[in-house]
Amino acid sequence: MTEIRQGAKSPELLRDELAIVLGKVGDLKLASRAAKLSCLYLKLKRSPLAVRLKRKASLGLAVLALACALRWARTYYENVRFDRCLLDVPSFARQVFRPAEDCSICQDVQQVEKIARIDAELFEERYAYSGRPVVITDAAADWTAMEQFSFAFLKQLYEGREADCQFFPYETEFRSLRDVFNMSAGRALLRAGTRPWYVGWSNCDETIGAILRQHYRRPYFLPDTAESEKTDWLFMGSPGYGAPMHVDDVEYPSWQAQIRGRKRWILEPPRECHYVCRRLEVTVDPGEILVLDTNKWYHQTTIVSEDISITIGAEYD
Ligand SMILES: O=C(O)CCC(=O)C(=O)O
Repeated sequence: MTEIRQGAKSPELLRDELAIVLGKVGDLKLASRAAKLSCLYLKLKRSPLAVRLKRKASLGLAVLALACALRWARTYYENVRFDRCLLDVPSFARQVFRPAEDCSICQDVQQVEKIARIDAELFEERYAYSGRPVVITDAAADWTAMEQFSFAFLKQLYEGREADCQFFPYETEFRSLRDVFNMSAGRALLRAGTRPWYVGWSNCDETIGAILRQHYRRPYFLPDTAESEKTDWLFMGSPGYGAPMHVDDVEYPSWQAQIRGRKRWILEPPRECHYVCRRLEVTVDPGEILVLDTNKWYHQTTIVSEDISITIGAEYD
């Protein structure tokens, strides 16, 4: 039988205290939870209660700590999978240290061609990985997204969901997608006298992604071997607004389908190619898809239609 020293706490009291501590640990973030549990495990090893609870409780704590560490690793993996940076390198540093571009990607490009009925082989040979921007005019016109996608449709899709992904507020006061979908109905409908707005975001909610994909198809011109990334990018907003001139730091080129409204793109070659390449301009109409390597071409957009612009796109490898 275990001896209980004079003045020492009874096993029942210690067990109750342990339950309180475990409850507090439950409220902590995962990484600190794992650390706290390991400390508790080490302390317990030396306490009198350990004699009675050692096998059960301390083993349980070790298992809990391991489970927390595994959950943390999974969150880390998902962050990486959805391209969310854990360490944000300032954009000026990325620009300064980006390797010089080979100007062959733009030196004989005089304009952004608009083409239709291109087969995947020819697309691969001429455009897919050459850095040459192109608009495919017949790729999205028959998608149901053309009728379905609207502010109201997207609002209802995101209602009550934690869409904690990359969000670009541009010049708005919005801090998250939730703020966007909480704006007044008049502002969302771009009524006169309301503040214009333009935002962009990446979707990393798999359920929402699956619904979005019911309304569009993998663009028919992509090479058979190309994988279209699961992360959709959406941009939406008012006439006269858009994204300022910038270059991206993503992995692959992308396709961008104009679902509603018209958007003018201004493309500038990489800085080191300014003397050999020209600045390009193209307006993308509803149903058309722009294919662009946004890592190489600096780009700026402006909505030039009277109504709302909505685009959806993704990277492809
Ligand atoms: O569609 C837009 O307005 C901006 C798109 C953009 O900046 C991008 O895809 O990197």
